[in-house]
Amino acid sequence: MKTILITGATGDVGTHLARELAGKYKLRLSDKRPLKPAKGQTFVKADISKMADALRITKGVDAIVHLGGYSVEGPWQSILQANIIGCYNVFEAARRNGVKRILFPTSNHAVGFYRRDHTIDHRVYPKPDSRYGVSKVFGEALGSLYADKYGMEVFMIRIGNVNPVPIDKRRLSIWFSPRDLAQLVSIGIDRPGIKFEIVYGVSGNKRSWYDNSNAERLGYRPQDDSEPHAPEVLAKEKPGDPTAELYQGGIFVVAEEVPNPAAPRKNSPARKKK
Ligand code: 15L
Repeated sequence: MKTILITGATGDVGTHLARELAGKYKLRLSDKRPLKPAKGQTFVKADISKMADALRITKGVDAIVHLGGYSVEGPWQSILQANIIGCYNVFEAARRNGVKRILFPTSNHAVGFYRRDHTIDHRVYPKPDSRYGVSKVFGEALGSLYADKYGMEVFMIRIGNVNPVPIDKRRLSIWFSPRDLAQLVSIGIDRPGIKFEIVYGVSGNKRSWYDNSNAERLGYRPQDDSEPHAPEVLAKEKPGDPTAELYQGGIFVVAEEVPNPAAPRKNSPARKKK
């Protein structure tokens, strides 16, 4: 049985994945936050923004599913530590420890600035919708480098939204059921001959914005479709931001005030002096 490391195992996607893959692989779960592993799983606490931790957790595994990181839009410092430095550490630690296969769940937000009336496939140029999206594009580029330069086997899944059921209109197009997630991840772990692949992590949704033929070519046969949930989801939907509604990334595309950590805070002495 293969030993698989899942980083970021306490997150939503990690929790669904660990449950779905139980019994199929020996799972080594890892996160900064504590977790009580289920029977047959092990847990290692680690902060992947530290290379020593990344080296420790990647030793002796057959493949890595690198979910760890900041999972939404956030301050640059947080994204930098978790998704740029942390991601580099995991790829580099894998290389140093001789782990060939790595799955990187990237995100729909790497291409979130494509319009909803546009069907995109795995070959489109990235159009990130946020600092978070940019960090995912960084991970995709890093994976490409490690595949070409070091012969690693890299499987990129641009994940939509993992949930037991789709939660709103946008998610009807990008819903990824836990069992379809497990199927696609298993392909990424077990399919021989992977060099570098990008696929979309979505179920077989009728309303999809993606041409996911690359995943199908690799054997993916989604079992779920969000459509039966559509009447209930749409009945609850309230009108949203009109710009967000144009783009696949939704609210992530909307410009926001980025806090400047160098600026004196409201009541700081530096500001009062003026
Ligand atoms: C993501 O990439 C995030 O990790 C997740 O929290 C959701 O925001 C998801 O995208 C989404 O677009 O629904």
